[in-house]
Amino acid sequence: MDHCLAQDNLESLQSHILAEEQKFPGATGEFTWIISAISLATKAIGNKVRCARIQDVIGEIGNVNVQGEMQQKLDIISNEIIMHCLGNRDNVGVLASEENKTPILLRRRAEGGRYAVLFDPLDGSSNLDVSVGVGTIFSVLRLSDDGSREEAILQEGANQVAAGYVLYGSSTVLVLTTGNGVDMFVLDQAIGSFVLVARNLKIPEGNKTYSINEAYTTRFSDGIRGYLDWAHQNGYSSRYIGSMVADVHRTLLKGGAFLYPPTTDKPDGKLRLMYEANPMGMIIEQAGGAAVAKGNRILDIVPDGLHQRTSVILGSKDQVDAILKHTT
Ligand code: AHM
Ligand code: MG
Repeated sequence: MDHCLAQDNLESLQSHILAEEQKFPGATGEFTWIISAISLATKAIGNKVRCARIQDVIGEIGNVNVQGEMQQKLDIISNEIIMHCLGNRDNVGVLASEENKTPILLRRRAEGGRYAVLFDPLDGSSNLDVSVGVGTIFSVLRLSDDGSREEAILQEGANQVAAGYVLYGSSTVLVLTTGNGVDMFVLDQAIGSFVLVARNLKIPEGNKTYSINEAYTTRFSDGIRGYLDWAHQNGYSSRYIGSMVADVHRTLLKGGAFLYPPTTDKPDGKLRLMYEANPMGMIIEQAGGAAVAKGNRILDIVPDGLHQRTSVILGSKDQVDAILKHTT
């Protein structure tokens, strides 16, 4: 079977990361191993997502996770796949997941555990039964000398050495930043590789689109309500999938703003700082946009817990500024 792309110079995710890593003197190549484990895990998860209805792994498992949310069968399966693929890499010291109450300490820094990988294995999984796009989000932190302690991962998002997501949509898309711009890869199913399709993505300005669960309007602050009234009078359009990876991916490619603000019943917002807002914040900033919570940069928040929640406003700078004019 022919591969999807009619390109002469196909570049795979692995070779791209190796080439990027070699730009840094003294690089050991070990970071490439982490990305290759994520690549393998997300190919396996994507396969499960596509076969979910056939293999009867759709639906709730009957357990409530540490967030108080019903776990889906595929949440558990995806978590196990990532744990397995990343746990085998010698340089991963800590793994932390939305689905596990505490981080898993695999090996100390002295034993080679130089990195922590934090992830949401299957974000938006409550949408699986209606075949909406879902995704895996990941954040990579460097561990300090005492990286065997749980607190070692409680670092600001600005410390992330890499962040990304994989969207299991009409195609499987991997978006990655290692702090040097944002690159996008698409899984070519026929050859089984993520192939580079866009380098150094920049979020477009001037797109008058907001993405928010507008049904919560009565629970938003006056500032957010004021912004929405202003947007209604100024020719804005609305897009909301209810699956963060899909909503952020659209915002990254097309512009506009994505918001999950505080509500009266969730004053700290719903989304998780360390494995949802921070990685998405890094990607959006690296693409020239902005990511803020309560008027401050998300990547500067000092976390006090792995599962800490935060409000989120992210998008192109002009669109985020338009919101901040009403909310700060
Ligand atoms: P999850 O991690 O339990 O899947 O929840 C996170 C999801 C995000 O993907 C999405 O942005 C948000 O919840 C939607 O929430 P709501 O239904 O309140 O609009
Ligand atoms: Mg999630």
